[in-house]
Amino acid sequence: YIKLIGSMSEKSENIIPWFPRRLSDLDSFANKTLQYGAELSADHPGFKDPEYRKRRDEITMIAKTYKIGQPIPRIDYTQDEIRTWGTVFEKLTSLYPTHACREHQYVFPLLIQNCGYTKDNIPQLEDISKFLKECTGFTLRPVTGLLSSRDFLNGLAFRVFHSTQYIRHHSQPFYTPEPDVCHELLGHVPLFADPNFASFSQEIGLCSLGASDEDIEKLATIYWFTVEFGLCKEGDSYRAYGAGILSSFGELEYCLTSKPEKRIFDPAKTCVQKYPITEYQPVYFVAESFKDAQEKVRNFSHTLERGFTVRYNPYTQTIDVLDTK
Ligand code: HBI
Ligand code: FE
Repeated sequence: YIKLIGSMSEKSENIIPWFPRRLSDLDSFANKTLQYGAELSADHPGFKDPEYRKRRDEITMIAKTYKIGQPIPRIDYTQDEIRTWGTVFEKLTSLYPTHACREHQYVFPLLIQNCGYTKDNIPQLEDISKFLKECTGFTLRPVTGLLSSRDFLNGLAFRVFHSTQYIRHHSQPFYTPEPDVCHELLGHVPLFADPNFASFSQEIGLCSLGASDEDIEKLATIYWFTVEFGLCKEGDSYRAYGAGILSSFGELEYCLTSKPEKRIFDPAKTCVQKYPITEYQPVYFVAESFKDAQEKVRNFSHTLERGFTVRYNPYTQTIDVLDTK
């Protein structure tokens, strides 16, 4: 059964490293979480709150046992959790009309209509995943916390986005040291409904399959400056499309001011740019369009050292490996 995949010679099978080739291979990432999940570090706002930690355990249990193809179990969010969501939702949505990119603004009302996005309800991953699947073929997979860059990017090759299902601690609604539902659902999800953005994201994912550790680092940096902190050009002005910005009220305001530096997105330069992770970005990269960004990443991928080519087969949802580069 496994042997059905690919058409490589014995020789190349020896030099091509393991990477997920079929959708169900992603099931093997579930228990490889790096940080957080149930174990919070001492500086996490919920570290000293046993009730919060117990709740995290309950929610992450779903991600630990989830297998591809299953519906994502629904969470009955508490009043406290919904209040935190509502606080973040109201504040951020007030800025979207003037600060978010066109694609985000187009999709947002559809999420309200189809997926229960409101101030008083935390949308369910299952409803969103079904919606995205119809828009672009993207699906969500619940995850307990941070994955390695390699595993996380590999998921994108299959149009799978690993999403947390828990929410930040109620004591600091505008701060979280890790991804949570506010970040995933308000920042990331709207863009994955856009066909060009979806292709762009998958392109980064495909580059990451079987890449060297050094190249993974470069691709993770490109991911950081695009999917997380990307700006795009709209007429004469800039707009935000990165999820890290779209889920932070402060940074969303700041990024469009003249304070931070803005440079044109160029993968060869962007991939080696240093960045802080606990402050607002001093430098942003601006994409002309998602199509243009995708083409640039594809051209850039030819400069990476991988000795084979991969192609996604949407009929079987598997990766074909071509022997030649
Ligand atoms: N893991 N669950 C999860 N969510 C992310 O957004 C995420 C991740 N691992 C790595 C990562 N993001 C990026 O910082 C890049 O390293 C790809
Ligand atoms: Fe993110």
